[in-house]
Amino acid sequence: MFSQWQLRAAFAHRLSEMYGREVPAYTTLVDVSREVNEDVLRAEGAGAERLGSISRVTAERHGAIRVGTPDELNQVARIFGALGMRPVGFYDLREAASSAVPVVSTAFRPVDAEELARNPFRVFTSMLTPADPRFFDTELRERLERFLAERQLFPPELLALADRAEAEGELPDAEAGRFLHLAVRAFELSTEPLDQGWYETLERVSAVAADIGGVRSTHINHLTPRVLNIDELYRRMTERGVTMIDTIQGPPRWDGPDVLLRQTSFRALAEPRPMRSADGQVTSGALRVRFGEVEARGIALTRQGRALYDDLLTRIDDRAAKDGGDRQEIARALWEEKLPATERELAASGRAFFTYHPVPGRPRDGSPPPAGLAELLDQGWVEARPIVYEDFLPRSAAGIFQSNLSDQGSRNDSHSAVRYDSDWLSGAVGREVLDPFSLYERQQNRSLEQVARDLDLPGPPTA
Ligand code: OOG
Ligand code: NI
Repeated sequence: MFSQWQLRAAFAHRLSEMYGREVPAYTTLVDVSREVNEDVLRAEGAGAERLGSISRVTAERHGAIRVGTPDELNQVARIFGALGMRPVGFYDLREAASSAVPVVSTAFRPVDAEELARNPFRVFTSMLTPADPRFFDTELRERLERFLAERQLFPPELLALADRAEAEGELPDAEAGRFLHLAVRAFELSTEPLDQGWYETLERVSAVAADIGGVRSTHINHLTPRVLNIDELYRRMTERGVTMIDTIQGPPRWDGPDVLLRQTSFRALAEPRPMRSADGQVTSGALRVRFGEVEARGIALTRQGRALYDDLLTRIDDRAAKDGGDRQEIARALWEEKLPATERELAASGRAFFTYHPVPGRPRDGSPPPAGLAELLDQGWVEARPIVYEDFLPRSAAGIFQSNLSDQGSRNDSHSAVRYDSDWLSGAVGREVLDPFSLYERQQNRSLEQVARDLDLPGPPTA
């Protein structure tokens, strides 16, 4: 029998093998990531594993896929549901990107701490928004929706096996093998000739729209290993002659605690794709659609901490626009000014999430524990362990999208946007899109309740 987490781990592994075969530069990225992680572990010892065991981090991947319709998104949710992955977070890339990125997104991932520890595989999943008149006029919208309605991304057999795995929580070996085979195949790059005229029509609006709606299939467009020192990884990849995008997205490098998520990537490489021209002839063209990305994960921020992060991003923009200068330098200076410099201060100011645990061996002198969290920490009754950020960042995601567009595309801002939000997306997915902050908060609260029970406190300690 394969339980859901075993299916998830096996799927991530097989997908990684497939992607490595098809996109060799990805294999280089995985190799260099492993080397960097081993070096960090050697240099820092147990401290290197503060945000995840080395076995988790080594196996850790996220992927990204893009679909065209609510129905397709709903099917994706069934496949990932079989792997114990739920939709978490709503991302509106239309607003976060300056070029034409007509999608809204969520991420499928495990949500329980034990499940994340077993295998944290997650997939950033975007859905095209043909109804947004800033990108698509009525005629193109109708043509696009008709094209999308006619294609089938996932074979019925795959969906039936997915439903069974979700309902029963597991699959027998033979069915698991079949499910994994079909699931990986659904995300391979198709060799079917694409309609060149149609693809180019969409490309004029947005390369993302063409990648999604210009073909009859979907594909995984990147797979991202996790690294413990992304600055070092960036340096080593460059040394190996791989051209990386010119920045690391997200927080800057600094001496304080790592928070949220830092990401960088190399540009999609041109890959041969058969194309059918208007006269029916098939020729060999080339498209740049699949790329490589790598990420370093830090501590999850509370709503308050996140508001600070978003505010700092705006200030970086303002300062860079006003005074010019290197964004990384500006960011680092602002970070040093505004962000708590230690985990302890992050916790005390309520800006980041931690789980709290009684320190074994207390009480030493028989005195009762204090009631407040700060005192419990200061007097060594309780220790805080950071909760790692398991989600994505809209600005960074937009940056990743954009770094792979050679053309801005077009968008007509005289039309007003169609509104999408988390509730709308829940309806489309057919299941509740969970709020990431609530998930972290629940985990933190549970640990505080456990502290109260273990130390015989009248109630969970508060900051
Ligand atoms: C998704 C880009 C976002 C990330 O890591 O922020 C992303 C895409 O290119 O489809 O994967
Ligand atoms: Ni990504």
